[in-house]
Amino acid sequence: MIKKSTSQSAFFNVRVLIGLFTVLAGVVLALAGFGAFSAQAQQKARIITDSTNPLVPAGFDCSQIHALGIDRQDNLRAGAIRIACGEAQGGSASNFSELMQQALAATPLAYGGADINLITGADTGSHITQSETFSWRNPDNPNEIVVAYNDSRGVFASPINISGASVSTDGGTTFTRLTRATGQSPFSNTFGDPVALYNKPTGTWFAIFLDAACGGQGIGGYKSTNASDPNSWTHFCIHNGSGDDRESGWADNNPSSPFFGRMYVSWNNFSDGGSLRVRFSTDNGGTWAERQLAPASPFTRDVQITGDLATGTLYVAGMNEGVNGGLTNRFNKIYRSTDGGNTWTNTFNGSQFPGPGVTTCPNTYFACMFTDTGGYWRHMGWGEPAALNGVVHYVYASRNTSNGDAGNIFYIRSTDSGVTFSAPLQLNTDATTRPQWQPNLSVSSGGTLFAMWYDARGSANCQKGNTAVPCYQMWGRKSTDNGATWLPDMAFSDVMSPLPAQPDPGIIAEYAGDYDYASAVVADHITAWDDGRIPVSGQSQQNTFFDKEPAGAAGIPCGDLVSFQARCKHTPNGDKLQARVTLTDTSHSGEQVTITVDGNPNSVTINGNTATLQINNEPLGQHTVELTDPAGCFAPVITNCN
Ligand SMILES: [Ca+2]
Ligand SMILES: [Ca+2]
Ligand SMILES: [Ca+2]
Repeated sequence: MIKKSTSQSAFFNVRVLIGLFTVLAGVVLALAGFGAFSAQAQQKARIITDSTNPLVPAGFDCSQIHALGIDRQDNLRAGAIRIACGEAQGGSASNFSELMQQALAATPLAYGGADINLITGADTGSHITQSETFSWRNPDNPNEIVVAYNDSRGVFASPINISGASVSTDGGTTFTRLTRATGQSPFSNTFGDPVALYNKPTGTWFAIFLDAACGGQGIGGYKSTNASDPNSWTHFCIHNGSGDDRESGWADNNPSSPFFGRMYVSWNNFSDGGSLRVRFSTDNGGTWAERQLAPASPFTRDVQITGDLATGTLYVAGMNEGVNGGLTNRFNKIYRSTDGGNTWTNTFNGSQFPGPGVTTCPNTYFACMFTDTGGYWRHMGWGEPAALNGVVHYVYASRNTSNGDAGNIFYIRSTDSGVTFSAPLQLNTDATTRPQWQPNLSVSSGGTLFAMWYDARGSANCQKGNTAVPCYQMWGRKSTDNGATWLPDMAFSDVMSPLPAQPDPGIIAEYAGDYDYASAVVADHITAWDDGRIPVSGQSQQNTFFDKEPAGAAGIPCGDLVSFQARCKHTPNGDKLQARVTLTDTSHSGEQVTITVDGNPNSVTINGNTATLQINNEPLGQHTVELTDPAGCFAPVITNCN
């Protein structure tokens, strides 16, 4: 085991040597596994002898990129190897002749509250790329939230460190980016692909990344019982691997579950060509058992893993990306385990759908959402599953091949534990052909669902890095009945963001984060995203931002309500429809009720002891106004606008 260093002294040199040894050992093993010297190597031979990037092992043979599956991996190390071999370009700064830095217009809050910037501390120079998030909350202390993400701050540090996390101790009002005295995160010698889990039986946080000290490119990370202290995190391994990629994770924190306390990690193992695998621990992370869900061929991408908040049944969302990826058709796949990860069944294979995107990326295996710099914002349509009481939910993205719309967000729902799914419901209801992409989803134990995605309906075009061109905003959509019906889609982030640049030369140019993982273990849906509103050196660039959406009114009894009123108020500027719920006290402040007008539900947040809805310019005539969540407390109110 490698001990944790508390200073910048000569111990670093030892760690570099150990790291180099494990990386080389991993590559040699991987080469042996592939019969690397067979005739299949078509690429021109080039051995990396002059690596300046710690992600790229000296002695690496560039002709092996395809054989090792590096062109299908989405992690930052695979990208750096392709940069070093001349197959990809790193990021660079963009220059604009006119830096018309305009104030971005705020739009009314709809879902969520104030957006929180997770990147505290210095964010200057070129190693400033933060994106790809995983949000999780301590169920025993809801004030404690950890969001893990990729952070290029230490891409050229020794040891390398491109993993980060920000911690809140006040329920998500403020966050601090974990930073040790070294200027780096606690997650030394790791390569990103973030997962953050809380193990309830031991009160321990697990921050999980691709880890050099676990076999070269295996899965490991750091754990802590005091997440906000950057010096408290200690190293562990989950899987010693040489070609692990894109892991996901889930922890069963329901004391009523037969599998309470188990932790799960899914990933693709490219040391055998990309098989889909899961490891699980029944002893709070001490040891890990392994199962294969799908073989390397046909390739099934590990999208995300989740578990049923009530029953503990596990679901892995996978994707068949077509033989050559790019803009070809995709197939969603669901794998299920009803025995705590011991055995797995492929329960669902969806119909084909067109992958999102406008072009292939510079690495043509991947699709990109924008044409900037030869293809930007790699995205294959991956989303996130969620499950509660045998109902399984999944969101993903697909393009419309008939009208040129590069992406829309779709939702499918299973009421038989992942065997059959509903026809896709398009969650974004805009009439534009602008892109929506990279959605995430969470379900609360009370049965509310919240989906969130990147949405460019508010812009006519985007320009990578240009602060004067607002591009996208985070939008969301909520269900208060476990996915049976949905409230309107509305904005979630507070302002439109420019399309951020990716200026770090150590990270491939097309990278903008591959996923965001949301969760809802207690009263809120918590989620984070890649946001470009904060410029550095006059250029929009990637920061991770956070916001939360209250889980809803589940559990507000009629006895806590005093009255429900509705009226139409005539003004010279048009009629306003107003409705008000009054509660006995302020104990439900911050939760939400649903007020339905002529069949259209509106989610309204309780402020103090009242929840107030106002709809401007309500059409003349009779309207039916009803409190539908909680339901059955009051008769509907009929009001006339005239
Ligand atoms: Ca940044
Ligand atoms: Ca669209
Ligand atoms: Ca917001």
